Amino acid sequence: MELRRVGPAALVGAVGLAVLVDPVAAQSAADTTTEALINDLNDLLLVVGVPIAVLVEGILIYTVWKYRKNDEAKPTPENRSLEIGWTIATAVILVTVGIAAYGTMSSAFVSAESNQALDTEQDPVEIKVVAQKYFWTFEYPNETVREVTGNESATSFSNPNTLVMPTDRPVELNITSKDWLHAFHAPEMGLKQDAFPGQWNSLLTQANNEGEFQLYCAEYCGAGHSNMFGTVDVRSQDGFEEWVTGQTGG
Ligand SMILES: [Cu+2]
Repeated sequence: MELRRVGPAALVGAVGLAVLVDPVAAQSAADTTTEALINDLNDLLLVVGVPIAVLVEGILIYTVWKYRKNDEAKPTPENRSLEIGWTIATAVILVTVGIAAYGTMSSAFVSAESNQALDTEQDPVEIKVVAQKYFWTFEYPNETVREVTGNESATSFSNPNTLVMPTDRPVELNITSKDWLHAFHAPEMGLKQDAFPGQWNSLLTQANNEGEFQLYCAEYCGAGHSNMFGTVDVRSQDGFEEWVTGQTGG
């Protein structure tokens, strides 16, 4: 069969396959709003990028094969419409990718900054994340807990190494360090933020699924760094409230 006919057919097939086997789309629904936003952008970039890569490489391989026995190179004739065409196509692709990336990066769920005005319907649950060699402490400054007297009141409490948070409610993590550089990293939830001494860095997210997720320190911080694990324990809203009320204030 002539290569002239096989080439385009193979290209179309390769592009179709690349879109079908998108590994991100095959994953289960995202565990947090943050992860969903990042996955959606990743999907879009793959859908735009993979066909272009296959097309360009396909044309390159086809051309090398077709002209492999040519001895003399002939000068390329000018083709203005082709040049205008690829300039516009490139511009359209770059602007599309730029707008999509800006849309994701400007979301407070992806790039939360300290004291950023949070545009959420519910007040977020505020949790302070304190890193130190070689463990995590999670402080809950605003939740209502049961006091020793049996009364319920808003008071702060803390929990070591396990970050308990509710589903379907925004959660604001304010992250700092007591000694030196650490980093909060829960990869399955799409969350990562540096922990610096004397500075608060924020993450805003909302969990979709209950479950336990691994938390790591993602900044080499000394001999115990590889053991600086924690757990993110995502519970239903009722389960979370129950857990909070069961804590004792002080
Ligand atoms: Cu660390």
